[in-house]
Amino acid sequence: MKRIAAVTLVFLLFFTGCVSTGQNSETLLKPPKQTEEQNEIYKALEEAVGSNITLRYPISGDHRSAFVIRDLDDEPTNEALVFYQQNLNIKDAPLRINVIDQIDGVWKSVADVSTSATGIDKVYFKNFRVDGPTDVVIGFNYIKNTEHKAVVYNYVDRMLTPKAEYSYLNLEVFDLDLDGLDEMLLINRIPQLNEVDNAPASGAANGTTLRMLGDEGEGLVVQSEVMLNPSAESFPSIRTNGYISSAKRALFIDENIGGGYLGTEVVYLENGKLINPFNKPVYRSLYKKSQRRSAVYCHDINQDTIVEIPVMRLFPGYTDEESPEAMWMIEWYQYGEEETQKVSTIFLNANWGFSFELPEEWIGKVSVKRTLTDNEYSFVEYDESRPFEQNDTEIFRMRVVTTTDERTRDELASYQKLKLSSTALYDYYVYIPDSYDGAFQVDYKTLQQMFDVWRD
Ligand SMILES: [Ca+2]
Ligand SMILES: [Ca+2]
Ligand SMILES: [Ca+2]
Repeated sequence: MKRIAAVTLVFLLFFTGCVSTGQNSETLLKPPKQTEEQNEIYKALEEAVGSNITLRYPISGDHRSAFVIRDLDDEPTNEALVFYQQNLNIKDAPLRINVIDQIDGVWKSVADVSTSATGIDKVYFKNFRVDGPTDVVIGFNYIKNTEHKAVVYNYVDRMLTPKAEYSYLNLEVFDLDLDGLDEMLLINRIPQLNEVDNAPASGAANGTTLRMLGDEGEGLVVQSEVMLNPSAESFPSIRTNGYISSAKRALFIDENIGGGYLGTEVVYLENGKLINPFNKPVYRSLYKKSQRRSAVYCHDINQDTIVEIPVMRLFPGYTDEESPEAMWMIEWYQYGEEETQKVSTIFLNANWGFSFELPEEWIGKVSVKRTLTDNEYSFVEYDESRPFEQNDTEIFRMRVVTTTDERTRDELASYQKLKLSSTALYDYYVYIPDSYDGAFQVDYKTLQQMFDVWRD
């Protein structure tokens, strides 16, 4: 029985990257099928390190599992890496990495690497050079330190060997210059803190830098470096898969800049050098406009691979930015080296998981109000000649309903349900009053086109 439980646990670790302690009984009754391979890897791990271990998961990045199965060397079958801690009764036991390889078709632990870290931030499998083995980049966490450390490993001759290490605040590994090989992008505070006493080294400049490291044949070297906004305190979201123009990949860095505000920096390459247009007037003005209180990050809103930067504006009729009642629209801008361009404007409610794209002719002329019903929004004509509370010419109304809420169904008899483009926790209904015959008339079909399920 214990064995079955362990095997079910392993499956969850392989595929979900986390184990929920609140599994419902249905999940437990119907254990998912796991492959023989996964059982064998877990058995090899137990044989090597025993079962008195805690598996650890990367907390960010694409690989969120304690087990990673991957071909790491020039021998064509897969290897597995397992992240774990031993000695459960020792708090903050060092993190260890076990390497499990196939010897004559049998999974067997071949290496065990100890670290001084207490957790894993993220893991990458990349290629910094054309010929060498896969570069395994592991970002480690340390309990007493906000700085992390990235270690680059190669797996050669059944040994996982550290090649280089770098401290960082943020780590990204991807192909920024689109030449087919990956670069390492590191954000660091300078002066870097002394690892012994966490004090800054004397005489160093203050600031935050972004460095790009690439391999030109002799291991990673710093190829370019730029300063980031000195006001940036931390970086809650960095996008690496977007472009500023059709052929120019960029980093889109959403940063906390103090006072509860977020800003967005863009960094791209020009002739192999990192460019931060922060001081170019065209970007500077967009940066200022895009400073926002709400945790809305850059997004490819129109799915053309070019990433848009959000600018938040109050709907007409609202003047107090501090008011929790204020209603905001988000304008999405593309940054271009010559000019910035607005591509769309939406009404977003991330909590309720939806957005409405606003037609350009509505901007400044249509506003939105909460109604007396929970989770209901009324779009009205905006007439600045009258007090805002008297702006009550309704164009349409929308309501968010939890999918399990049956009580309100009767109230919704005159509403129409919107179709969802993907699964959502809620149902969305719209009501179009017959009495409205003004300039902003919409039909159900148009509303359906304006509506979208919002995913971050
Ligand atoms: Ca292999
Ligand atoms: Ca590259
Ligand atoms: Ca876009």
